Amino acid sequence: MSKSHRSPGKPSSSDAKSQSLEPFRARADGEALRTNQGVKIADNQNSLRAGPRGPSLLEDFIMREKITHFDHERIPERIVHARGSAAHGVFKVYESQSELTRAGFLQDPAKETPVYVRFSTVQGPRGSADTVRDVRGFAVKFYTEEGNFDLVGNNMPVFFIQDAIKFPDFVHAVKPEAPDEMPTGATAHDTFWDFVSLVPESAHMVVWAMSDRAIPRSLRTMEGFGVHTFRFVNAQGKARFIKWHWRPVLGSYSLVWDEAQKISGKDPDFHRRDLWEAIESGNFPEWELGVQVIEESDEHSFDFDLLDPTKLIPEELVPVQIIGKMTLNRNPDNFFAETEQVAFHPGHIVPGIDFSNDPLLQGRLFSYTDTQISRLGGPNFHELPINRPVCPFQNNQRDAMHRQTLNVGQASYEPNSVGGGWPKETDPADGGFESYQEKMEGTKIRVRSDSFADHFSQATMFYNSMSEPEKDHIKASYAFELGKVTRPEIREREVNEILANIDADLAASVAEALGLPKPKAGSKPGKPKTADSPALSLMNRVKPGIKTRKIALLTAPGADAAMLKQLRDAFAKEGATALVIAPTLAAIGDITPDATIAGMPSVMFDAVFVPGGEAAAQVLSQSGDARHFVLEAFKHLKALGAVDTGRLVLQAAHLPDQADGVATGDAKELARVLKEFVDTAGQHRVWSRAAQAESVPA
Ligand code: HDE
Repeated sequence: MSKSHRSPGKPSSSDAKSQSLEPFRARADGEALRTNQGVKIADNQNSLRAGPRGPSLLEDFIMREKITHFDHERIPERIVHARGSAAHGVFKVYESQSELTRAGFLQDPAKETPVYVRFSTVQGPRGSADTVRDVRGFAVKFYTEEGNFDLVGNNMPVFFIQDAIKFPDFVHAVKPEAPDEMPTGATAHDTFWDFVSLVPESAHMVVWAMSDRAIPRSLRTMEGFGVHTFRFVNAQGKARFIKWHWRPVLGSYSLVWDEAQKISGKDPDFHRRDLWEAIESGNFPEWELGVQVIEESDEHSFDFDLLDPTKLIPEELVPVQIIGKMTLNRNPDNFFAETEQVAFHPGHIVPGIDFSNDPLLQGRLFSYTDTQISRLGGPNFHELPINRPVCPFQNNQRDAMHRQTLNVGQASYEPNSVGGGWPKETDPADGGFESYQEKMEGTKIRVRSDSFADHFSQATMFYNSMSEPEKDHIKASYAFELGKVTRPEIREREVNEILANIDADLAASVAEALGLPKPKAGSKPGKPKTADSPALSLMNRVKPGIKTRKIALLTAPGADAAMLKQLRDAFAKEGATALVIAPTLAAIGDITPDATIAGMPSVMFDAVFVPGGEAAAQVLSQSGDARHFVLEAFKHLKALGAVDTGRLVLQAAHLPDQADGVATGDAKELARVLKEFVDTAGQHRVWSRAAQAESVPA
């Protein structure tokens, strides 16, 4: 191997995973261009040919090697979750969890465990847009000293189906349709709604997918869930059931639907860019890790089955205990080598963590290794730098495609004497993995437990838990999606057999939008024992402040440059990023705008402020694009602010005179306007403006 492949360059962070990747990092600085066989290349511009205008020669081993490698640069994308973005980070437990689990990484608050986290959409291909309506994957690989632990979760706590045997059916139905491969990244098509309207167990998850959770504002502010029930096992062998939760420190926020659709076109990399830029700018995204803990003796004390992945445990029944924090602090060096090649697996667990008999989880335990064998080309994917544990690992597995390890010695079997018996088993007391000794008995049978039969109560509970604006969004999403379904019988079935069992008002509203008769009462209406769970509403997930929010300072030449700077500094002090947006990039005093109105439309921002300056106000008031900028922000329920002549721009856009969440005043009132604006932006959206916003053109 050439020196460049081994050169001990500078790791960008001091964490253990960064160090462990170091031998694999290739840096080209100062190195000669060579072939893969190490030969220095003299001409990388011209292929070898018979005369300056003659045919190329097969002999050209330099071109052949280069093009052959290029021809094979792609690997199959993930069958689901193909579109993803990832980052490195660290996890620390707040205090020892030894009472609950023996897992080494959950014992010592001083210990930092490296992590790699990949977020994804489910339906679309690798190049699809980030802000489509979809479930998001939230997969975390902990590189612990006892081996890799993968927490392969989603941003919603339940799933569409109860049994793994239905997964291929579900995925075939949700993916772009077979004849024309449409639509990309969307559930708004016949086969999805055909399947879910025939499979009532999906009802709960589909309401989540129609809610604002499916259009997150950023990956950084998504909650994460392990979905299935898992187990913690402590050093004494005592087990308890647990559910995993990730809670973003900045709170959870969503886009609005019209905005999400527009961003898909204006910046399909919106979420990816946001995550990357936050980390580059030192605004490291943070999540707290929480667990709901259920004693084994309480296994049957709920009105649903803990093994049923279409159910969640309301926090009001079992509170979430916060046990640690994850911080993402380093972007990947190479998207392909890390984000594309990372292989997660819910079966990658460490001592102290164990499975439950959730039949969906059990099927996943098979699927994730199997899929890597075709996606990553064989069973040695654990040797790829991003997948390698940070602890040493030796065993008697040998050979196979793409083997990297050069195992030394004769013994590749156990027991052996020629290798001194190594590598040897470890006693559970010293950290050897031992499965939890759950008592089992039963008849071999293909049957769904009766305890999995209630499909509507938690769908009703989730709907009941939403605020009015959230309920309105859910109604609108069903109407939008079912409106795209071409077969009337599918629409009718969803409304009459699914929605009517969730909530009469929801069913009636969607029926009206689809031009269907008012549905009759459902035959199996949801009757939740817990009527609602306020913790499920995103309205209750807002955290104060505007840290990391993006604010547009909409302006033009002739602006009050001093005020512009004052505002920029004031927002920076609050931890927000304020960008100066103008019709062109021409300097305004000594300020160069960050982007043009066309280049960064209002959908890229959380809030919009128009500073003063007579000439600037003239230019903006006459610009259709500038007027559209503020109108659109108004429609998307964002905080708006305008001082002095900046107010003329809002007037020119014909915004209603009296509207919630629009802070205005003259230059002397700047401090008051600013405070009002920051408070409103901290709420993320001005929900009370929704009715007024409806009448404004999109
Ligand atoms: Fe997955 N899932 N899944 N899944 N899943 C995959 O594995 C599968 C399920 C989830 O960023 C695949 O490496 C089956 C639930 C995430 O790389 C595949 C079943 C949850 C990711 C697969 C499920 C998930 C995947 C595709 C039902 C939430 C992306 C490529 C039995 C708890 C991980 C791959 C990443 C990826 C199978 C259901 C989450 C095919 C069979 C439930 C976050 O193996």
